[in-house]
Amino acid sequence: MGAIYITGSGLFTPEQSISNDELVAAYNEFARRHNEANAGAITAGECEPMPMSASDFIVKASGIQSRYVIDKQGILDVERMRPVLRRRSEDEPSIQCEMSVSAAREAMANAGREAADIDAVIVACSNLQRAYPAIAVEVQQALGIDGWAFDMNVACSSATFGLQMAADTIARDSARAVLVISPEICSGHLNFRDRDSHFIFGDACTAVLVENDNGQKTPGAFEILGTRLKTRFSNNIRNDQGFLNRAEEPPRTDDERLFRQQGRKVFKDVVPMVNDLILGHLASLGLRSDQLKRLWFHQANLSMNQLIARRVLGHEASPQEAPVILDRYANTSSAGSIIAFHQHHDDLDAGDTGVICSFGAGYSAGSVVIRRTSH
Ligand code: CO8
Repeated sequence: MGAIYITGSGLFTPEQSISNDELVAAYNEFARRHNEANAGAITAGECEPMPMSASDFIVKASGIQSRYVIDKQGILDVERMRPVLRRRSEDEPSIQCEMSVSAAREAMANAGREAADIDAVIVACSNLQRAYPAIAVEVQQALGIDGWAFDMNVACSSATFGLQMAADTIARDSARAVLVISPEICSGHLNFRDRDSHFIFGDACTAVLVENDNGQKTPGAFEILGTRLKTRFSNNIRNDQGFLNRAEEPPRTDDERLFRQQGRKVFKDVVPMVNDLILGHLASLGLRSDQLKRLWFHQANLSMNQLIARRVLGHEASPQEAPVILDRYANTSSAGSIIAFHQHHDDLDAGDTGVICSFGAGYSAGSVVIRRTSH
């Protein structure tokens, strides 16, 4: 079996962005109206007032300053508080296909590859807009790739799980090159009326091209030294949106079909899980953590990333060692660690080693250890 390479990456970023202050103003106005409309019941102790949100809390608790979204107006409209998407006809590309094609074209251009060089497309993300036909097959057609494609979902770890699927596929000679694409429209599944989570997510799409040893000739390619995945069931991050919703009695409310989590518990459970995963993975590859030049981590929470990085490296990580993109992008689910990789790899030298690591719902975590081949 020859070596396997990441030869290119791409990123689609929506044009619109929402600051914490804008988001908090919309939420607080909603809460104020709700409390005013229910003043009698609140005074009688029959219902709790909705608490107010605060930009200071958001920055301190998460490190997030703003997020990109596909539709700002609908989210900030206090009467609506969810994006407005024009319903497209079946003859038009879906919005996830459009984002995917944009990110994929950049990844292909960076690698110097054309559709004819690629055999497969994996769309790996948390938030798929439909059950079938697979978004990946639509993307495959839009890019003109002759081969096969499928969708997969492992929540925030979808991209690293997709990278392992791509590497395994190439190792077995089932494809020469595979695109792994993560079109995340998290704003569609986020409850902007929930104070505890309204600030967490943003939208973006990433693409990574994985190739067989042809990739060695690509300037700046990264060899995949190994991949390792881990899952453990937990109810602490859930989304119950699904095709059985319409059959369930009693029916779930809208709020019950959106993202919810026990953030503190997630933090406590996931940090040790990710430490063990990375350190075990490095040991199995005969690597020490002081050989890691870069940690491209899932971008959910700044202090969580700093804590994991400190435990892995044995010292406080500098911004160069563990780049942060969540300040501008917020949590873009599976796209986060790949955005960090895409924006922060150019300066690495041949022989430099790093780890792309995701973690999230499931629980799920994925580690992909890579080494720069040339500059
Ligand atoms: N403004 C002001 N105060 C607030 C706010 C707010 N917006 N929210 C909460 N507070 C208050 C709380 O009520 C609490 O008050 P008190 O102390 O009086 O009880 C206090 O602030 C502290 O609250 P928390 O304990 O909840 O705050 P934390 O410090 O734990 O921070 C975080 C909350 C930021 C959520 C943090 O726990 C965190 O980031 N945890 C990690 C979570 C994580 O990594 N999750 C991964 C999720 S991603 C994934 O896998 C799902 C993918 C699916 C994508 C779906 C797209 C929608």
